[in-house]
Parts: sequence; structure tokens; C-alpha cells
Amino acid sequence: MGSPVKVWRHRTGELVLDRTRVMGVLNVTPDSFSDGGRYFDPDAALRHGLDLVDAGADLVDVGGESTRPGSDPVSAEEEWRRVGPVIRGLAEKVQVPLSIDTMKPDIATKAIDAGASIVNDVSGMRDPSMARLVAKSHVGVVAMHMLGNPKTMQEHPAYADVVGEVRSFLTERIRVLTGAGVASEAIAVDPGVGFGKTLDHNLSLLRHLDQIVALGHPVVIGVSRKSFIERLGGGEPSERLSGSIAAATFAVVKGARVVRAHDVRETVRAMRVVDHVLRGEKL
Ligand code: HH2
Repeated sequence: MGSPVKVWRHRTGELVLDRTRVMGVLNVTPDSFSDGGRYFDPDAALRHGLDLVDAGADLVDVGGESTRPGSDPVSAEEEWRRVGPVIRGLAEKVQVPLSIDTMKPDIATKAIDAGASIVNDVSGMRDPSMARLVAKSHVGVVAMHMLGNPKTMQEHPAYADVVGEVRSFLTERIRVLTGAGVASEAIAVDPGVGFGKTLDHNLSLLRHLDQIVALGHPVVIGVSRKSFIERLGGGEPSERLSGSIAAATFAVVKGARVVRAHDVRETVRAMRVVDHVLRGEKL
């Protein structure tokens, strides 16, 4: 395992990584792969965000553009129309940090002004102004690996060495972010399960996650309800909870510190058990 990372710094404080942190997923979209349309209405989204916090989420990840395989991009105007009221509303009501799941610096800027503390960019800051924005606004950041773009990423993804290539990509992203002036403790990395990866690629990344952990930054892992679980017999998205928790448990044993999850209450309960076994603490 890599050297244990103690904190993940963000705009309004830091998450102490003495236990597994659960990032609740709040998709304000009509078309997300597992919950599209359920929280598209701002009031429903706000209520769901509050429920996630009540269920024990350590942070809430708000997204207004689905990045499921085959999805079309949405305009910045539409994306902000979706997430703006939800971020503003949640920032007034909850103490936990909010992350904005976006690839667009304009949306990230507005979200930070509205109260977001972390930028979660599934493109790994492809737009160079994202790194500058993160530095200037002192937010936390998740740099994730994706091969290509959501529209085409699942059309024959190929790597010579998936773990090595994802690791090199993330190393380069860390270099770009720190070069732009982002504090090292603000940077988390994510291998991007399902983003331009076959079943075998996803399993290899999980199996060798310690190599990503060894980069020395908190590792965020998003396995919740993903299609690789269905491929292993998991059923419809809503039936993939047991597979999601099994994969998250494995990732945490390998050193992941933040688990991105739709089913927050169940994931928090499961991670509590995992953490106690891992650390051998007395209650
Ligand atoms: N996965 C999704 C979206 N954002 N961010 C990080 N850091 N890691 C992930 O694995 C990740 C992510 C896809 O899941 P979801 O948000 O539920 O679906 P959609 O993109 O269809 O909205």
C-alpha cells in the first residue's frame, strides 16, 4: 500500500481521511444511467441531497451532465440551469462539502461562487483553464482518467497496459495541477472505472489499485451501480447494490479513501465495518 494520506483539503476545510469517506451522488439530469430523471426537478434534487447527508454522506457530488457511455454533451446554459439552484440550496442547508461534477470551467466557476468546495472533473482537467481555476479558488479537486469522451469511450477501448497508462495519466495531471499552483493536499485522483474501459480493464484497475494509491494522493473510486457489475450478474442498476458494495470494499482494502455511491446509507454502514476490520480498533 502507498503512504497513507491523512487529509483532502478543499475550499472550506479538509476531509480527514481517518476513515472511508462516502461521496453521495446527486444527478440533476434526465438521462443518467441509473437514476436519470428521478431528481431532475430542482426541489426533488434538493430533497435528495438532504437525504444523502442525512444518510451519512461526507460530501455530495452534484452533476448536471450525464457522462454515461453514449451520452451527448449538454450546453453550459442548460447544465447551470440544472445544477445552479441545487448547489445554492444545498450550500445554505448542509455543512458537508459539495463537489461539482463538471468538465466545464464556466460551470465550475459558478458552482464555486454558489458554494461548491471541490471540482470533480471526469476529463482530468482537459480544459487547461480548469487547473488555473482550481488553483485560484483553493478548491479541492478530483482528477479522473477517461479514455476519449463519453459519446464514444466504450467503442473498443484499448490499452497496452491499462494500469500503467492510467497511472501515467494521473501522474501527469498531478504535475499539471501542482504546476498551476494547486496545493498537493487538495488533489485526489480517480482511475475512472467504466470510462473507456472493458470489464477486464475495470477489474485490472481494481486489482492493482495500490499502484494508483502509491501516487500519494487520496484515491476516489466510483463503482456504484456501474455496468461491469451487471456483466458479473448484477442485474438492473437498482439491483447492483451488493456488487457495488463488494467492489467498494475491495477498493478500500486496496487503499481507496473516498467511495462515490448512490446508495449512501448502505455504503456508509458497509464501510464502517470495513474500516473497523482494517484498523482493528476497539469500540
Ligand atoms: N462516475 C460517474 C460520474 N462521475 N466522478 C468520479 N470522480 N468518478 C466516477 O467514477 C464517476 C464520476 C458516472 O456515474 P453517474 O453520475 O451515476 O452517472 P451519469 O454520468 O450517467 O450521470
